[in-house]
Amino acid sequence: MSKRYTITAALPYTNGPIHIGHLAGVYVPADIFARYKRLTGNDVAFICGSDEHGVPITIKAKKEGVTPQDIVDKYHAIIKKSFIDFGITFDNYSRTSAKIHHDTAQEFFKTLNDKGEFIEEVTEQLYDEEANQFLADRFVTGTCPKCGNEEAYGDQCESCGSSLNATDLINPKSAITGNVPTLKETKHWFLPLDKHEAFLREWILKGHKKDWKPNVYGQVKSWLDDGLRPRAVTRDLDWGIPVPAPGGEGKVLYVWFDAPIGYISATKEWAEREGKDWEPYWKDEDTKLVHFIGKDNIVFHCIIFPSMLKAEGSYILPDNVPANEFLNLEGNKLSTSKNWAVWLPDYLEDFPNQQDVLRYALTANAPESKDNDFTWKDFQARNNNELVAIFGNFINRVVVLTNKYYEGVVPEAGEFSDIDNDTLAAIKAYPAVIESSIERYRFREASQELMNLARLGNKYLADEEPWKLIKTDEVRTKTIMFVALQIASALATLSEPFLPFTSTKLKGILNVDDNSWSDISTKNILLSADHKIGKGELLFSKIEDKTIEMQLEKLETSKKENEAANKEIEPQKDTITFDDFTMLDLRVGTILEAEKMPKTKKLLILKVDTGIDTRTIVSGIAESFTPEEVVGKQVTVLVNLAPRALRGVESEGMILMTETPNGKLVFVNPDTAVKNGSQIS
Ligand code: B3M
Ligand code: ZN
Repeated sequence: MSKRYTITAALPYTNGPIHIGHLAGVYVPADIFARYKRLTGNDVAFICGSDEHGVPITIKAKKEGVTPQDIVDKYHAIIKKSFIDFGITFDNYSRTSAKIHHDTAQEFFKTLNDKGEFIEEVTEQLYDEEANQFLADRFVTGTCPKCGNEEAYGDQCESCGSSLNATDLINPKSAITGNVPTLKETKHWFLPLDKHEAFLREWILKGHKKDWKPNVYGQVKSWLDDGLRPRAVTRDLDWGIPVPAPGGEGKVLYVWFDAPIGYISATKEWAEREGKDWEPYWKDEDTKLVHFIGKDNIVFHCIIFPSMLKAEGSYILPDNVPANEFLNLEGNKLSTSKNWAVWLPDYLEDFPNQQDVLRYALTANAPESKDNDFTWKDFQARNNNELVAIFGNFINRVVVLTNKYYEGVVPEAGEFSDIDNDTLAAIKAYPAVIESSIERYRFREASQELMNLARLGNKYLADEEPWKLIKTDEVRTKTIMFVALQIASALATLSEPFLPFTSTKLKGILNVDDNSWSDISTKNILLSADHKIGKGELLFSKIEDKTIEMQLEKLETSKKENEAANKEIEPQKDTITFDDFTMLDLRVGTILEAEKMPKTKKLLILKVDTGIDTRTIVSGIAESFTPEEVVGKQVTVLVNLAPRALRGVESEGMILMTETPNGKLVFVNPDTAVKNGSQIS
């Protein structure tokens, strides 16, 4: 039965491009769901947009010396393009700086304010005297009172997922100046979440226990069991939506108050453009509202936003919030600030037209019930062993043989054998199998079922061997090819939610576009005899080891650069006297010989002419230089360091080194050649 669906995907913050974690956690599953719901004949509004308020954007703007508007304009364009490039089929991709959003959010606030749903209260908030600014959300860091993480933010601890108030932090520190904040009085509007606790318990814990994912249900339950408290929905900031109430001058709506309302304003914008009525998508009890988000957004979508909607009174509540866990990259947490990520624009540059490979790898390995790791090796294996060897190989054989034997015309089937009948029946069963996984938000499982249909096709061809039979039994060969073509046609339709680009290509190759999802399970024949298919075209190609190695090297470089960039400058050591300094005997010397210390990675044994003598020095530079590279170099030597044995070799002195931003050691030496033994003073 056709239904109305409002499907939302978390609004990305516009403070950077989108990476694979965003795609795997939110946008690919949301897109699979939306495409599937459309294909099965439902009325779908798939909604998203840029989240352009909030502290991270102001911080980024400050860092780059530009305005917040410059930042959001830049990344809104980049992010929007990535979504189009990866085939994410939003019906509307809006932005929270749009006028329609400011109006909608202010109206929402006013309604709640007029209904007396807020508490107005003057409280003491953290304040940075030097920056002249109140510190909320990401403007303040400190120790999480729940788990002890020392880098928790003023609104949330990313380590344990707790939602916090800035004043909850232990040892708070301003993110702007690093100062310890003071407390200053200010008035804010609070949403009394405690007032909604009973309703939330009833609605989620009783109503949705069975159909919500265990990770979502579990988090919500633990928040409710902890007890809810009033939460400020306004901030003393100058970037955001002005508070539309007396006394609200100089204050803006809290980003997490306005952002979810963004789903509503984006729906309005879309409806206006399409000449539709937006209200049924948000107010009709028959509409199913589904929020796709990452796990760090659960509290906002399952507790705060539903409380807002409930308080307003005329809105429906989410039917489901299928939040995903996090995706890691090669064993480490994805991080925008540490540049530990695979950015979508970079991916497309390195793998042009291979969006489906990434979509597939991320779906097959999605972090649905626990955090998961993306590795380039797994990506390669998913491509080579599944997309190429199973899906692509099957389609290729069917298309090549049909063209070769029948000039591309679907042959007439003779009598079906038991295997043929079983195979045709199996095709019909696939939509329901895939559907059942998607309906339970198990997209990994669904993608594997799709692959199983291609497996079935491969096995069918391998068992029936039309390439052998063509020589002895033309009638039987025609029947086999007829059946194989039905599988290919089913794959063209059923792959659409998962592999949209491939599906379009395959439909082009098979010259079909008129089968709907339900046709696969109801029609006996999907491609009738005499239908002419097109020329073959490779759907996927093998990814070589060296391509993967390049990606790994790229990550290694960014890791090193990041470590060097984030390396804290050591604090100054204790003061020494001039006499202390003169005790160091520093000389210029020349390296005469060098060899690797056996069985070590780091050490070179050097012979150095110090001007005083020629001596042996063991130096930990073997990861930065080969022995050949250092011979002949002038270096600075601390010559009066007490000798010590390293791996049995007596080292008489030390060579002075420093490190480049990439972590390579370099010598500290005079910028023109000088006589060995020259003193440094
Ligand atoms: N901007 C937060 C995030 O990217 C966010 C979501 C808003 S959804 C209303 O984690
Ligand atoms: Zn914590």
